[in-house]
Amino acid sequence: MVREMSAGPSRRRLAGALTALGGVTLLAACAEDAPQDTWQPAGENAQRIQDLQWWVFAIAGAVGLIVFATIAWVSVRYRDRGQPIPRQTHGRPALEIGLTVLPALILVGVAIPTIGTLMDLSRTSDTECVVNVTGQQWWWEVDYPPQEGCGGFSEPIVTSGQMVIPTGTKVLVRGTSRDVIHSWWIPRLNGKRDMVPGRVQTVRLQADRPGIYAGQCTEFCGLSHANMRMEVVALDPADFETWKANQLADYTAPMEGSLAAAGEQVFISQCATCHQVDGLVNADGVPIIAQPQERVFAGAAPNLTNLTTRNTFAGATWDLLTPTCRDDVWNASPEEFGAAYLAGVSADCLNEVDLREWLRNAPAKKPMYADPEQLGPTDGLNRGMPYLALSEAQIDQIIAYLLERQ
Ligand code: HEC
Ligand SMILES: [Cu+2]
Repeated sequence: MVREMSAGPSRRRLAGALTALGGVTLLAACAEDAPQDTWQPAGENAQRIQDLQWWVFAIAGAVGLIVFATIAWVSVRYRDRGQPIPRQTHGRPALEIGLTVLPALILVGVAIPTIGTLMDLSRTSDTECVVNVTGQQWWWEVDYPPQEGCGGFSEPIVTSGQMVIPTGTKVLVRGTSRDVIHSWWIPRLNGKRDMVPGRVQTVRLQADRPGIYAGQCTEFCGLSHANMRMEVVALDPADFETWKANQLADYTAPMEGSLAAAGEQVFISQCATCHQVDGLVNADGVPIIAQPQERVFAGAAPNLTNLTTRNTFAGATWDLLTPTCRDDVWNASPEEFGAAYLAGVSADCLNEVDLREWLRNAPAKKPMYADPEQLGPTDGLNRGMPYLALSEAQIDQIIAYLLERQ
């Protein structure tokens, strides 16, 4: 009688759990806008991972089904109906040896292609150019050292958040960190790699088609870990050359008396200690070199020379483009993508809402530090961008200035 009463609710609970599980699985499979989907490889390396994970998934799935079906069958078939305890045995050697050898064989079968793929993925001897990536709380710096690869770089380029690469090219990413361990991962292009202070880790990347490939930091790295994203932007080689030329173009000072010129002055007094703008000079014509190490814990801040040539900011967390303009770029066909990306951020397309919020009070938008009471000594250094108490007029001027920089 007691057993009868408890069977109902528990069976109902099981049915509920199964329905929920099924629902979640179905929803996950239906997610259309899934830019970080490992099951949609967009390059050679990710394709290798895909080829491997299908098999592992299939084998593990089959084993899982067999195990669950056996458990279900045993639980029903041998459930307690008050029958006498069955005769006790000391096991069956043949079954025991079989059930030890079989999983071992399956594991060896999975291990061989896995190790082969891992070794293949970590090979870097065939890469054609180098891009460095450096993590810090909570954004990625990307820099291109002078080199002959990828069409040649006569001068270094330093940018942040978005790594631009040529399509159909094996790119060697060399990564490290300036503070804690971060992890760099573009799921549609390759596996993840921890970026560790004091070490250089490598990832080989290749994107087959132009487009934006999104990722996010996958190693918990502090308060704003969730706001540390990154993107790889693939341009066909001709567009990549244009991008390079844009990055290396000479600095043009804003027209005297313009809003942007006022912005340049605000920038020099409020921002240039941390942020580099290449080519910027003071009243005496002396280049202004940022000294972020004097003010920021990680010793770095994003290079703002060409902010509006990229289209996300602050750890690729917010868009520099309005939603409509963003869609035009992100959803552009591979043929049209290059031109759409290279157009940069125009005044009409600028997402002023998020950028203004950022300039008004960056730590309010993106958590940068714990309760100051609990923070302990900081040697006067900030984690991330501090609150700068700018006036709305100064923000107008800075935005005009930043928009001219591309
Ligand atoms: C004390 C150093 C410091 C000062 C001063 C400072 N910033 Fe920053 N800023 C940072 C750091 C660090 C980041 C990266 C924060 C992040 O993304 O989490 C940043 C990020 C940004 C970004 C996003 C850039 C990108 O590529 O993602 C913009 C835009 C920006 N700052 C503008 C300004 C402007 C304009 C000023 C002057 C009014 C200014 N900052 C002053 C340290 C500073
Ligand atoms: Cu991180």
